[in-house]
Amino acid sequence: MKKKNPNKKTLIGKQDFKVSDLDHEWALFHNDFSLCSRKVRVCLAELKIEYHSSHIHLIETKDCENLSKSFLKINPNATVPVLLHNNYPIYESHKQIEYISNLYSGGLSGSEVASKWNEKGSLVGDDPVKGMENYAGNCVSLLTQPLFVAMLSKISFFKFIKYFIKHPSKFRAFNFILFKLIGNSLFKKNSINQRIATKALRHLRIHLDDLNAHMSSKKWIDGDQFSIADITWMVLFHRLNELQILRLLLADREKVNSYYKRLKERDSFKNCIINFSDESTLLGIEKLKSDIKTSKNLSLFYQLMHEEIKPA
Ligand SMILES: N[C@@H](CCC(=O)N[C@@H](CS)C(=O)NCC(=O)O)C(=O)O
Repeated sequence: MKKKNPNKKTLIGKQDFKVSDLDHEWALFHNDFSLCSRKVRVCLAELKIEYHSSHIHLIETKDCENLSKSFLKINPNATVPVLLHNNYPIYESHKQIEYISNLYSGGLSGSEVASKWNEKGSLVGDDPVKGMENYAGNCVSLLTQPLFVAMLSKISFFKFIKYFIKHPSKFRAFNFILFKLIGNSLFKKNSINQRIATKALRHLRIHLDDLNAHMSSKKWIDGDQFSIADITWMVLFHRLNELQILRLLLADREKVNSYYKRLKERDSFKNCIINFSDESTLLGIEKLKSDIKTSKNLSLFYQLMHEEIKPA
């Protein structure tokens, strides 16, 4: 409100302008299904920080509340999560959890190791294809496409018109319209989407091998102390589980597998992810499971992914 925000593409980290006049120290604009939102919710819960919560529906969960005038004032890029500290926005989830953990340094480790693995697990940049080799979050985001198709199948076409007209990223909006119009045929053998997913999976396997080696004798990524990096990887594992490929991915990675079991035991995992899921997310996952069995294109796609995960 006060200073005009500069270039929306450069909105990363804490800004020097206010976007609201809420009467709360912390406020979070988030969505139950969004991987990045889950991360920030878990971080706030781990540190027992109270916050004003604003759930924003996205087109895949029900409606595009992120395109409302009031939300575009909070984030002109129309994405969640946005964290406000005394009404100053902090953009990008890996920066948000870094910011929180720096303020509450006693609670979560913010060491260089934690910071490196936090970044490695993040979703960075506008086009996830560009950062697959550096960021596991980008790989996971590309693998999420069949789940988007399942969730979007229930959304009315009319909502997509508004979505395309109002969305600041036409690239993003166009992709979602393709998910709606073309559905699982997008994943035909040798289609661009199938080839990109295979590439994402190849990079993800390397990231997981690195993590498996790193975890050889550690409880958490930074040793004995739980850190922001663990939060980032917790949400990635959960998304891979929703995508029905986690078990296979962890089968040969014993250290990561037992690490994942420890992550699932945390209250923050149960309260901010499992018990926080909206019906639309749960229905989407059930639809994906059934599509894997009934759609010829998707079952072949999953077969190819399984072959990629477990090379002969
Ligand atoms: N790199 C950003 C990603 C933000 C993002 O892409 N959020 C998605 C949900 S995970 C979103 O808001 N999508 C809404 C839309 O594009 O319409 C972060 O880490 O916060």
